[in-house]
Amino acid sequence: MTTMKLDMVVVGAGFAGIYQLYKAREAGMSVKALEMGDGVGGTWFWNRYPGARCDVESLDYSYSFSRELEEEWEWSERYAPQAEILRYMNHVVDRFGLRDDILLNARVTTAHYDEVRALWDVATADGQRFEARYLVMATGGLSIPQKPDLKGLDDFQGRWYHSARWPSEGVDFTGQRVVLIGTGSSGVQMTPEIAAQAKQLTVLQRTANFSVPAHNVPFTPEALKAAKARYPERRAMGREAVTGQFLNANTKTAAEMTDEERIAELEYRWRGAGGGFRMLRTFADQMSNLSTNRLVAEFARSKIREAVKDPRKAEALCPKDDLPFGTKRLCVDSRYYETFNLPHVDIVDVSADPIVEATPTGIRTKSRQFDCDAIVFATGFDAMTGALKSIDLRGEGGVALRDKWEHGPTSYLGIGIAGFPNLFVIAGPGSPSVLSNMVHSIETHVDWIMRLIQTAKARDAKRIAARQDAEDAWVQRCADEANKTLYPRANSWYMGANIEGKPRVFMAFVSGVPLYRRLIEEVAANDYQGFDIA
Ligand code: NA7
Repeated sequence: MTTMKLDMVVVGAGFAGIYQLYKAREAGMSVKALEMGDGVGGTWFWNRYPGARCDVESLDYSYSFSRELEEEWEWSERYAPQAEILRYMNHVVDRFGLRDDILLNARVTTAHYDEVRALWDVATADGQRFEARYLVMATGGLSIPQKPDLKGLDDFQGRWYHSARWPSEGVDFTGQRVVLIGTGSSGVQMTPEIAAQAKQLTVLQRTANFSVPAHNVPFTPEALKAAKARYPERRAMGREAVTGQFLNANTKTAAEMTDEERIAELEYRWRGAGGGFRMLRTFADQMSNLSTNRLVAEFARSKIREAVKDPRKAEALCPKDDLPFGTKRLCVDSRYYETFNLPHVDIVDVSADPIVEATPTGIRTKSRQFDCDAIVFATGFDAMTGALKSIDLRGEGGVALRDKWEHGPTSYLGIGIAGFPNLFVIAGPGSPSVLSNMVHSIETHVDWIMRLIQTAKARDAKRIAARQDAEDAWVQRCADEANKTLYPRANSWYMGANIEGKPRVFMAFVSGVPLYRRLIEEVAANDYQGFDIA
């Protein structure tokens, strides 16, 4: 097979890959996006489980680069369901004429840097080969599902499913006994939907996490029109917000408020005027001051006890005191806790009684057997590094990224990796992306990378390389920022703690989108300090 010669290869055709492709094309580059799925959409292509929807408001979780696109697309609900987001992404691909440059079913297996020619050699599982100056990894932070390595699963006589590999034709659980494993965002979204069909639903929970009400509502035409009229203002406020979406953050610490004011603030956010992620911004110091965080955690627990009538179930669902509020990814739900009031839905704490194996008739924990017709894994992902490490990526001196990252991911600005010139990561480890409105962060990254590439082009440079000292300093900066917060206290996927044997490193830049943008803009203004461009 011949090798296709390009300016850029983009790996992935989710939100990041689509926008990178658009920008590279706009700059006149020859470019292909290689996508392992048989459709575009990334996360929104794979995660089709019942109840899947975005928990960032769709008006924010959407591209901002085209005012026309913003105007013409009609979101049906405050939080769009998966199928609608996928339609939106397909619309973007067609509207901007990108489809011809996306190759589907093209899983990248190897990418090797050729030092002499300063090019990347890229190959796919089906034997296609590409040669490109630039390689952009738009592989997503949550792309490689984690199915617990369960003994006996092959002998299970029912059917089993993973949230991130859901059958496209859907699953009908009517009349079935279902065991659901996992209570992160996917499990929390699926629970009410499966409960509505199943004869019996048993949720096996290893760690109770916090979940807050979404207050999802359909948009009326008037509400949507009014929101769109203020779109530029909304985007501008999002850019200046810690998470890249406007959450009406309280600028006061808990200590600066009276007891009545604190309660009023908590209630205001819980009840919807501020629902969803706005609970993360109830007090200015809630992610850094444990006693302030406890106010929010205790309030959330009181709401769980209010919602769940059976005290045994309520206690099981209440997160323990050693998990600060928001340090595991906060879940945003629609009637999750209320679902446990149904007599056929139960929650089982398996923290002290771990799942041991699948049996022909169900799941066995250390001390109990749960017979069922279907097992649903909502057990998450090999987050942040999984997709990048699944590719045989080799930089200068043939060094493999897997080896370089043996003790945890390192990067410069979350964008470049020392020893891997001309390779850029979008929304990767070391960036604030996973703690932010992902689409906003993706646009920030792609725009910045494109400016860097244009700078290199203007100088006729062939190689853009992050320097090791710059990477070391950035890794240290990320660790220092994380250590000022409560985030490292949780066994979260942000820490790599959900995968056995994975190094425990806080994998994101924790101090927010505006500070991050200021830092990367300073780097750009200082002639891309920390990058060698030659
Ligand atoms: P998450 O958030 O990683 O949740 C996975 C859940 O599965 C979590 O409750 C885990 O418990 C649980 N889990 C994982 N392995 C096991 C085993 N072996 N036994 C019992 N329970 C297990 O993934 P999601 O798909 O829900 O959400 C991913 C992201 O998508 C989310 O954060 C948003 O960004 C959107 P644990 O807490 O590790 O004890």
